[in-house]
Amino acid sequence: MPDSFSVLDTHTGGEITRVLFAADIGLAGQSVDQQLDQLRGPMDWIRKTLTSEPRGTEYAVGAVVTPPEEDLKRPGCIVFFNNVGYLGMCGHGLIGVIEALRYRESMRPGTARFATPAGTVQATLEADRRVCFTGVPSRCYRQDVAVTCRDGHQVEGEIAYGGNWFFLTPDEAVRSATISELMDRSQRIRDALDRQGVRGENGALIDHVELYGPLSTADQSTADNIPLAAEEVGCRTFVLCPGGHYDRSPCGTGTSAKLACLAARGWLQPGAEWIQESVTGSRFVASYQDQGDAVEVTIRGRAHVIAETRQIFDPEDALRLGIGG
Ligand code: PYC
Repeated sequence: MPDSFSVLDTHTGGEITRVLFAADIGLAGQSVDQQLDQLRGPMDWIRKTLTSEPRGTEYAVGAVVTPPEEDLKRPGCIVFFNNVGYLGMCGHGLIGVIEALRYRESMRPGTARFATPAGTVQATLEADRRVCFTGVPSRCYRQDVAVTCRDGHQVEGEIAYGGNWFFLTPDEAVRSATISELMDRSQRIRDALDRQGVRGENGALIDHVELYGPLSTADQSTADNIPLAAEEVGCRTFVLCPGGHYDRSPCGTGTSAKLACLAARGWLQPGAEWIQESVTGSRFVASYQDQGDAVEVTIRGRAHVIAETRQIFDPEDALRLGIGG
């Protein structure tokens, strides 16, 4: 175990990404699969300590990053984690990583590729510091899936993959309900999916639930009764993440899953812009290209660096691996 390593904290639309560098934890030169094996195995303490108290918080996503090299031509790699395990991909996290690389002067405006456990993704740092990325191929797996919650309430939705597995269902409550009500509603659905054995392709666990309703601008108007941004097409979402927290950002992989569903129904044309808004009001702008049996989704958003810390592991600190670690 190293005595210390440095971490850059960023947020994307309110959702934290804790960025650390593979070279600082002895993983330089390893492929994404090799790094994932190490991190899942003997190095899992890094995930635990950065996502639990007193050092971290369970609602942060972490990213172990190998920067791209040779003027961005050689792909980098990223392993994302949260308080319960490792993510295939993470959209808000990728935007946070690019901002961290810009801050460290490891990336200038341009396009780079990164290997992730879910496949290779591409991200462009734009001149105005916005980040535009194309995730892994996304697809709508099943439509009109009904599940019954413990209280007898039946919910219908779609199962889709956007780098992680999602159950997406319409719910007007995203406009006005409190966070604890939304947590409750989405957790009841997650529980119903588990109890009824509803899964993604090849038995994949559906560990994200996405509730969606109209954008916050949909029925607003100015004092003159002129609709605000009437041309905006999109939805407001609440995403329950695997570890039981909600995504403060609009959720990149959830946005990809949503566009795959819209494309499958023919409700959004290739290239048309879609706004995905989180319950914090932060937004991503997305569009897709058709790839036959999947869609390629491109998402634009922005992150900010909020802290640069040196994490110290004092051998005399009984809680250096986190409470319960
Ligand atoms: O942005 O893809 C995402 C994400 C997944 C979990 C939290 N954020």
